[in-house]
Amino acid sequence: MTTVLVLNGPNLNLLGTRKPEVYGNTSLADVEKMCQSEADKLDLELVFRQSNHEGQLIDWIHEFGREVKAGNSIGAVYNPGAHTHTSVALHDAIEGAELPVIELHISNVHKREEFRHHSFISPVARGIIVGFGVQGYPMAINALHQLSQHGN
Ligand code: CA2
Repeated sequence: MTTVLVLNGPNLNLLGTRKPEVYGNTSLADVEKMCQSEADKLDLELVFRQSNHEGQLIDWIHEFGREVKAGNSIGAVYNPGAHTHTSVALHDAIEGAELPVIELHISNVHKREEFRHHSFISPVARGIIVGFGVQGYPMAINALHQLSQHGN
């Protein structure tokens, strides 16, 4: 079965435990269930991962770049967390692996602090979903699936 990777960066394991005014009350385990039900609808196998470590995330991006090239995966929905605003290494990993990525943010980063307005990931993302809460995850899986079917 073709896979879709949903990748979560640093601190997203804390989802639903603090800052409900920004990120809501849903836990990352609940987000995984939402993603599973969207993947089921699209006949995709969900691979759902989270790490607080940049190198681990880079290794997974390389792994799924190879999976896409082998025709086994449509790519990744990626919430890079704070790495969005800091990481040239993750930018380079996505570019180098040629991994199709939908960048996803739960909150609308553009109405928050100025340091959240710049993304190192956006220039290498196929598309961006920002500010729809955790509902953005199934939306992004759907968007990536559509891109994989119709291109562009
Ligand atoms: O809105 C998003 O999805 C973010 O990617 C979340 C990141 C933040 O650094 C980005 O600017 C926007 C933070 C993820 C950490 O989430 C927490 C959840 C609950 C409690 C503390 C942190």
